[in-house]
Amino acid sequence: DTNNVNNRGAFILFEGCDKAGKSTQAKKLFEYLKNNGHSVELWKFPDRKTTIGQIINEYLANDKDLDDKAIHLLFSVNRWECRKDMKNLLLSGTTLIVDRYAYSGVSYSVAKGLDLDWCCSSDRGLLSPDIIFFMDLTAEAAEKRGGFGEERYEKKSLQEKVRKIFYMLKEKDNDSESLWKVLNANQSVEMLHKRIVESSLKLIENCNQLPLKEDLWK
Ligand code: 2DT
Ligand code: MG
Repeated sequence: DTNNVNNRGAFILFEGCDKAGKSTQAKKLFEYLKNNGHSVELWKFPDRKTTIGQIINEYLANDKDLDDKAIHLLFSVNRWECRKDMKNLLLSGTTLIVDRYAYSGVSYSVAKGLDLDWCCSSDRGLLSPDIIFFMDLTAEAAEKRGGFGEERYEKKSLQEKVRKIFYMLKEKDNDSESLWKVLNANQSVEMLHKRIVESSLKLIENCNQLPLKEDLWK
């Protein structure tokens, strides 16, 4: 169809707890798509390079203390400040692979004790992903992967709570089983990659027909 100017890119999201392999898989998918002629970019949240991202980085490195609600909102602003660029990229036909997003935002904050609805509201209306690869790993398995580092949140008890809240968010999405792909992260890197490539190619082919949604949690 030559009149189809709606050749938008796909919004592919990786979510999960620390050490689940999100960054590894996001990078492998990025390389695969790039090497196969796709227009694609790899993004990561928090984006520690912006002014707000630098404050987030200090907080995560335990160099700075912030009220739980204040840091939650900063993580959220760090997504809103990128929204226009993300939207323009997708509309111009570039596929966007994103490593963490609002689902991490809500899961970590609720795990610390904040209210679920309050946490969701600051991200409400952001761009919605077309697919979520949820890299699922128990906290025990995560700990065995070389243990957690020095950053805030890298503790087994918190990670267990975070994992439960990711599953609550999946329920909340009324998942039609096309949005969330739950992957057992305890498989070989190559097995997971193969599965992820398959689903991504199918999505990229089909998302031309789907409008870009700016309705996260609406
Ligand atoms: P990385 O280890 O992936 O850099 O993440 N986090 C992340 C939040 O608490 N809220 C958010 O909105 C996002 C995107 C998860 C650093 C930590 O930041 C947490 C782990
Ligand atoms: Mg980390």
